[in-house]
Amino acid sequence: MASDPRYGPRLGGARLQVGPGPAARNETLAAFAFNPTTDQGFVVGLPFLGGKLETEFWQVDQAVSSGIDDDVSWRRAGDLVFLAWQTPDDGSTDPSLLAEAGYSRLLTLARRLERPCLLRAWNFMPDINAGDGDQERYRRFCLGRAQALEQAGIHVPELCAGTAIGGRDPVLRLFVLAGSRPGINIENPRQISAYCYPRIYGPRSPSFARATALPLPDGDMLLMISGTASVVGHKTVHEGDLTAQLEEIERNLRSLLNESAARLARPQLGDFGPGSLLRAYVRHQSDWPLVRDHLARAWPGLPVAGLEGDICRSDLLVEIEAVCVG
Ligand code: 3EB
Repeated sequence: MASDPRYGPRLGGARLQVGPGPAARNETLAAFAFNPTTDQGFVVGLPFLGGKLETEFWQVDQAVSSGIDDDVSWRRAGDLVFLAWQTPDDGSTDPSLLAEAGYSRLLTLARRLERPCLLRAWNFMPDINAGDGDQERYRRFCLGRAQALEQAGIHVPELCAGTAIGGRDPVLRLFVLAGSRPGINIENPRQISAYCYPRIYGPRSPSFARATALPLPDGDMLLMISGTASVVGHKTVHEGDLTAQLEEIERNLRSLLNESAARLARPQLGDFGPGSLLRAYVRHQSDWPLVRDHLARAWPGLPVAGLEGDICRSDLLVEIEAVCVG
């Protein structure tokens, strides 16, 4: 269905478009500036390793209003809102407390702005792998996040695609895209849903869906794919082997794309086409050339941002997230 300017967007829906540059006639709902020397936008606090995607523009065809409430900065357009909250985190506070405080503010504000449905979340925190066993900072973070979501009445069907990455910047940063209507969550047949991970990975399983699809007013679907790692079932595979982890991630992404194409009856979503974007989080900076070259062979021409970051299991070397449309 083609969009017709005479009728305007359906149900106040904004046409969300994600790209490496600002598109003419669009307004910016949010921009992630990966290379802080070149552009303005939200900072994720991870060193930029390279790639064509220096700034990721999340743009809409509707007027954007913005504000700061309860320490959360928000930007709203049509049926969508983008929310950002950050707090200093020097490692002395239990991440479960910070996550719970941050998520409850974000969720309260999303509800107050009448866009309570989670569509995409990003979490960046210092020293994600510090601490042993259930004291690992990522596991504590998962606990606090799960408690805040539960408190807000958000359960498995209402979770959304996510990313959780560690860095060295002593700041916890949370970003959420929310809307007035729910997205459509897709799970990966090769992986156990993260919210069903067994107890060995921590006191509360991670609260995210493998992908969330957002129906756009013109009939297209925006597919937002979570950080995807070398995990099969619930297990890490190919510990210490970068190339094998990349091959496994490629299989996971292709499987998720096929599943999305089938579930949504959209054959174009079966592979990354024009308009797709990738972010690669790489634990060791020296691994970036191999990651970059692998992605360039697998999906030639796609804009990629390479970021140095710690994956939330210490045995994972790389994680890839994506956005595509079809
Ligand atoms: C995994 O598959 C890798 O806790 O929000 C990926 C994406 C991962 C999101 C999160 C964690 C999160 O379990 C880790």
